[in-house]
Amino acid sequence: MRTEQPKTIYLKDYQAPDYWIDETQLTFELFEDHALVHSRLALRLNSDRHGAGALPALVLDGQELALLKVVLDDQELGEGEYQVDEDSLSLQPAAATFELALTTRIEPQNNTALEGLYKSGSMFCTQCEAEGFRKITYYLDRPDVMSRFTTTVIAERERYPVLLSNGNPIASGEHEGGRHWVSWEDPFPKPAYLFALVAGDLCLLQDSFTTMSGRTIDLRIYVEPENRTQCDHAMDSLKRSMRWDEEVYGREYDLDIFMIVAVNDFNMGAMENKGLNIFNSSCVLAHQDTATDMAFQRVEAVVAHEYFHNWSGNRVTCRDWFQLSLKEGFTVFRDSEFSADMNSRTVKRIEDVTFLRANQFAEDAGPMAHPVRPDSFIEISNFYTLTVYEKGAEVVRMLHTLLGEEGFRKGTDLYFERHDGQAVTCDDFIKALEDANGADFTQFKRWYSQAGTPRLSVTADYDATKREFRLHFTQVCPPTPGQPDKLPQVIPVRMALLDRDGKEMALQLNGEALGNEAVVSITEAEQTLVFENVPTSPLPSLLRGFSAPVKLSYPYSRDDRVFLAKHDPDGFNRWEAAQGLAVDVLQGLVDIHRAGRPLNLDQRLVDVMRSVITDAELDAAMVAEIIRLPSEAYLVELAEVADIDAIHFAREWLRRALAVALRDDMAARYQALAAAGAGEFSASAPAMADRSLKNSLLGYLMLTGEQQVLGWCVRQFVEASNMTDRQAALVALVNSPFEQQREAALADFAERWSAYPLVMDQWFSIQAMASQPGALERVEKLMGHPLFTLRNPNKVRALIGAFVNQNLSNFHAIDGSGYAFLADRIIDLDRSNPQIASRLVTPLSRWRKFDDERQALMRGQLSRILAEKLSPDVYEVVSKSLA
Ligand code: B3K
Ligand code: ZN
Repeated sequence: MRTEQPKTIYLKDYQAPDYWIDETQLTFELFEDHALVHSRLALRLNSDRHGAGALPALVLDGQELALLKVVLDDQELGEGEYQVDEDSLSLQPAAATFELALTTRIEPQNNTALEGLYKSGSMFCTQCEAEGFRKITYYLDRPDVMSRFTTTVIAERERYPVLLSNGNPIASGEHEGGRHWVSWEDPFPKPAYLFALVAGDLCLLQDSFTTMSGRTIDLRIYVEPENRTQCDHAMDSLKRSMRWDEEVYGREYDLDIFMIVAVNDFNMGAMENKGLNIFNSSCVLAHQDTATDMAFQRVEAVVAHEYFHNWSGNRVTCRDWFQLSLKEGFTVFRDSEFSADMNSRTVKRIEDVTFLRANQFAEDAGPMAHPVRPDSFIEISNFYTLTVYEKGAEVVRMLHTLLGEEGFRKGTDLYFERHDGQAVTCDDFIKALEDANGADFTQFKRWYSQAGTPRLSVTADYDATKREFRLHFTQVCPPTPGQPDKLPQVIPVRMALLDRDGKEMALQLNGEALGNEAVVSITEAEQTLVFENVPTSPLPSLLRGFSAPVKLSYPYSRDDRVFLAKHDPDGFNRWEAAQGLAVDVLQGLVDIHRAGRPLNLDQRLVDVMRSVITDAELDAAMVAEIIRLPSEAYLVELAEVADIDAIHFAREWLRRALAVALRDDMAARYQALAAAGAGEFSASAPAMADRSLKNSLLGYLMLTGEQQVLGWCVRQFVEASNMTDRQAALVALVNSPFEQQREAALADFAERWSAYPLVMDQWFSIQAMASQPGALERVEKLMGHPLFTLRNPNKVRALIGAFVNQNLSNFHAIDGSGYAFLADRIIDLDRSNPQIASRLVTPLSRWRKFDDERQALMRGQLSRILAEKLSPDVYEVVSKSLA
């Protein structure tokens, strides 16, 4: 924590480093109350920046370090021969190449920020991205400095039998006093953010993988002994990821060994350190008894994501942190395509789009809005955002759409070949795609530089005599902080025209036949497309598969949406039409409720839902998606000024009304699915789809308040053969008015699973999200539960994060209690873990969305936070939120 005002860093100020570090030799001596870090660096002047003449000073990054020794070319330096301040060590080299040896002392056991070298339980581990390595030793801690690392770890053998670092193990041995050592060598030059070290008492799941060129890779997942039986799914996901990257991108793994280590205390999901991925245990462990299907899918996706980074991130890395989306957007695109190939493509796309629209669109409309490639930041940790990750992935997806599968692959082949071993920029990525295809993405690149979600408004007219159908497109990109005016972007619109039977018509544009489905690029602020030879007035199916991250509007009537929901040959747009209908219905109900009039149910929505619930042919996961109403968060995002009480009331009213109207169809399908799933547990995609639909139906049916349904629910809770079904029943009970059964189930669950931290995280979350009044008191009480601790990020997310992000009606209570509670937690957490504290500011930063009274309350709490002595992390988000 610092006293001076934090500084803003700008992309336009980027300069290559003055020196390179060719070799990095590290020795760690680990003790219970401190660690000694000895580094030996082979440095070389960057002669591209400096010719003959005076040598620039060497300025190494370092924070919270005790510097014990400085040796320059075998000469120990005295105190006057170097300068140390809060962030750096500077000294004057005497030659263009030289060796620097340093010893620093750190205290991993007191590192509560979980950045740098720290302890999770009894285990030592690291997290260096983005700027954590500087908390281990003084270094050029920037991604464009790539070095070959050799690492020796020394620790007590008894407590830390397993000693790991990046690359391949090359030597090991014993020291006096029960200590032992292992040396690791990583032949691939890498930036310091990919460094990793682990020391602990771990057990191992081991397997192997034969690469496409016939090399055998040793695969290892290290976990604490009690978790040994929960690693099979992660290992299986890893092998499938390795095969997929060979098949789809031609990328083969490079080292002889690939390791994953699961730790309990981790600020995010996982980290792609070279050859030694470190994971939050929530993204590794998965067993049917303890993990839900959703957790299984998350493990699969995160294992894949981190593995794919080996090429998109490690072999080719970022020049500077403004280029973060170069590796993150691309890798999210890669992992989402992998998941689509492993499961249902349409359902995966629906999930991603739902998430993007409810969350990234809100970020893009708020005070932290920034381009996919930001221009500036105070604290880079704040820019691991939905925009950099998810919108960044959408941008890569659009490039894929524009180039087609083959063209995109030619582009990525060239990218990997041209830049292997380099630290590069988003422009380099685009250039490779352009060069491989003879394409010009000059205008497209505005997606990287302009923030905000473009609005694409479409209208149409049909000329029966000319047989012409005209689509008029208007795109507007709203102003965002620092960017008042925007230029038109390239918006690829995948589309078809449907006749009255729902059949796709042949598309003809400017005399060219385009087949039944086409991708048209909208590039102007206003643009009209004239489709020729259109025999009857069509209904357009636009933005299929959500081909661009924009807010599309088209004047569909509710009847049009019903028609599309039933007949669009494109699965994604069938869902989209049903969603659009539900949004329209809900927005109507919100208005009626606000006007104080009684709500009424639009039978067209009942009709659409009934048709899918009773359709045994349709993928059950699709049915589950179609009957899921838009979230409160999404309805807030869509509103100009969100009336959260009315939104909550209308949505709950509609859910109950649908449950009553569809009671018999829902019950029949629920029973059928329960009977079909009663046998042996299966983690296959169809079995997961069935459970997803069954449990969504149970949630609806419980809203009828029938004793009979309560009986089904309690029975499912008691007899479930897996955590997905058990947890779904618990959620339904917790959100029901059946107080006795609810409390009994919660108590039973806690007793049974108290030894399983990840299961208990779910128990905390379910209660934090329960929407009955009084949730805050329950959350406050749960903070005193013996298994809760603010020191564990998963616990903070499970209880506090779930309450403030997912329980909107309680968090936004008009007495301001939710806001004050959150502000207290942020102030408190900022002292121990700034990254986690900073993430929690998001719901308060969205104050502009709400009524005047809530705005004042939220701003009041932000100001209260700002008056504290803050980390740069929290300072940046809070000050920008108030600006
Ligand atoms: N690259 C890491 C994220 C690091 C975040 C540091 N604050 C995980 C990932 O995206 O794969
Ligand atoms: Zn990533």
